[in-house]
Amino acid sequence: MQPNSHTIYRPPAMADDDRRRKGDQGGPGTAVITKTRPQTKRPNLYRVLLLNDDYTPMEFVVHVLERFFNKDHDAAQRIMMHVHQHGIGECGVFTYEVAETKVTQVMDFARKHQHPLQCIMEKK
Ligand code: TYC
Repeated sequence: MQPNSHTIYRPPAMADDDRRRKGDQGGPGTAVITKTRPQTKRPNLYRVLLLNDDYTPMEFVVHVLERFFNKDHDAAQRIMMHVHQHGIGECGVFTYEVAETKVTQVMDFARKHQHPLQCIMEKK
């Protein structure tokens, strides 16, 4: 059986000569009880954000959201318009390494097409 958070561990019985040497530590009522903890830790999460600017074409931003954030066309259009109107908007929430990769991919893609689009990440 696999140990779980309710498993009670009892020390193995001592041999008679060990018990004589150490004094009686293995008698009734002296079992050591250890409760293991479920050791699942939540990862730190990071928001990836797009910033508005006056020059990047709307269609380019929509394409970025479809290509790098797997948004369907309607969702991409909505996020792009949110950024256009509010100055900033969320593309997704990821673990650190994935968020960092998305930011790099978007920044490289924007630079390659000579658009000033900015993509950043922030801890949630
Ligand atoms: N404001 C840009 C325009 O009017 C469009 C745009 C939207 C740019 C979102 C960047 O993250 C952005 N062409």
